[in-house]
Amino acid sequence: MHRRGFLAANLATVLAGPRALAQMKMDGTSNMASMPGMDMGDHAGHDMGAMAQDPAALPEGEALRELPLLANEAGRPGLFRARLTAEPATARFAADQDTPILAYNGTSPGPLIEAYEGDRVEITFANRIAGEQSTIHWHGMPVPADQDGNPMDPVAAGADRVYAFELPEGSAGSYWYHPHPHGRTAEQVYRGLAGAFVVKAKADPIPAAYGDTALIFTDLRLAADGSMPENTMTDMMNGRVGDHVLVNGQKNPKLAVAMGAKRRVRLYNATNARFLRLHFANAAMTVIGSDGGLLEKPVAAEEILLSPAERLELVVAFDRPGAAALTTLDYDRGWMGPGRPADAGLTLLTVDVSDTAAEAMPPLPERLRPIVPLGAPTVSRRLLFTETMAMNPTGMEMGFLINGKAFDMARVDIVARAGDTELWEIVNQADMDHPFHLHGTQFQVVERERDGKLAKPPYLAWKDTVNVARGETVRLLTRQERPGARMYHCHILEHEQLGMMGIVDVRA
Ligand SMILES: [Cu+2]
Repeated sequence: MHRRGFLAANLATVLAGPRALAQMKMDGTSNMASMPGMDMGDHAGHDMGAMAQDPAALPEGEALRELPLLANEAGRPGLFRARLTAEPATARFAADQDTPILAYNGTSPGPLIEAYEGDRVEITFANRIAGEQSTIHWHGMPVPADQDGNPMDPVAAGADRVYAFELPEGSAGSYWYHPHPHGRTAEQVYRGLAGAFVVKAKADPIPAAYGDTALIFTDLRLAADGSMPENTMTDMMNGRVGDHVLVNGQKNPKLAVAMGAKRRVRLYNATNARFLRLHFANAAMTVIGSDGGLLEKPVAAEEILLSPAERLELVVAFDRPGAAALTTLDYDRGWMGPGRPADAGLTLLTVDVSDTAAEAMPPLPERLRPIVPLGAPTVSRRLLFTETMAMNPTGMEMGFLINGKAFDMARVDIVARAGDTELWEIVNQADMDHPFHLHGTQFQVVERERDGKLAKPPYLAWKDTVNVARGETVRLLTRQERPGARMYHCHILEHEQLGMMGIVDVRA
């Protein structure tokens, strides 16, 4: 039998027993994925014992809430100054239960940050999470390495620090922010710490009449008492998938629009590990932007795949009256053991399109902005993603590795030079998809290879996260402009935490 198959089969046997619920909490300080003392006790679990039960019902159909805007406290143009406090808070997801969460400024998702190209940003971060380090990582944004919230720059519990950076011209895009502390990222994010950061263009080609709505997807699991259960063994292996995909913290909220309306929406996958293959029934989707801002021209799409941490900017046209639902389609991203979540047929958002026609909307321009291809690389690198797994007398050892190694904060894996264009080949020889994320810059995917067949991406785009499906190789061009240490990792946050991360040191 194939070695991988053997191990996976063993694991399935271990996990499938009715009383064999693997409940465990990772030691945040351990680098390697060793899990001694796997607890096989009688815990309530999401994956196995509780599989037959329905998750707690959540109210649906409430009006979509606007994300609270982070107020700019700077009294002059060109400067965005504010404060973000990470602290425990309470949310009401189920009708009659309080859920302890972590929140930025009391809300989850965190407040929406809106700044403009050319602005200077100064955000004071206050870590009020008892006993835990945290950081703020500005996901996808072109910020200096020492301002990027790397695990090497933790903010201690109770401490404050200022993150300061400039937003260069041409950097308009749909970014986000979330913690990145060593060994605690997955938990701090699923407990509620994530928010959208929209950098607006001074001259925006998208008609203002379309509005601009950020939709942040998160993934909630509630225990019977309303609390969020800790990660299980299955969560650590597959990444945590919850019971409810929420939009801006709500389950299947409602949005009312007039017939003929066009809406600009920014989709954020802020889940730890949920792959969202999305379809808009009764409405027409056009992709206008990716992680790092607008495409060259609009591209019509019947469906889209948004892997963890990816973003897409869409224009959605509502030309038929009635309900237009944003729903999920099936996507098999590889799953270890039992409990593969039912991903298809979820309704994430329902848009009520009225019979009365909207005022005529201006058309979407045919050209959005130029994207210059990065050109011929001077350096090539290969990053091999693998999973290892073994039972031993003390428990199970799992490894999520890049080039055979688990993350070590004290180790530089790659030395690169600022300004060099590099070809990175991300080879996924594992049994799960792994969304690859690189800090500090945006990259351009040039091709995908699977079973010897090459495929070009459907459009040129700036991206900071790209899904690398199991058995697939993705080649991308990247250029770091600023010196310093940058992380690259799988954005299934449990995999990142179990070692699937490295450091590229960019030198001037
Ligand atoms: Cu992964």
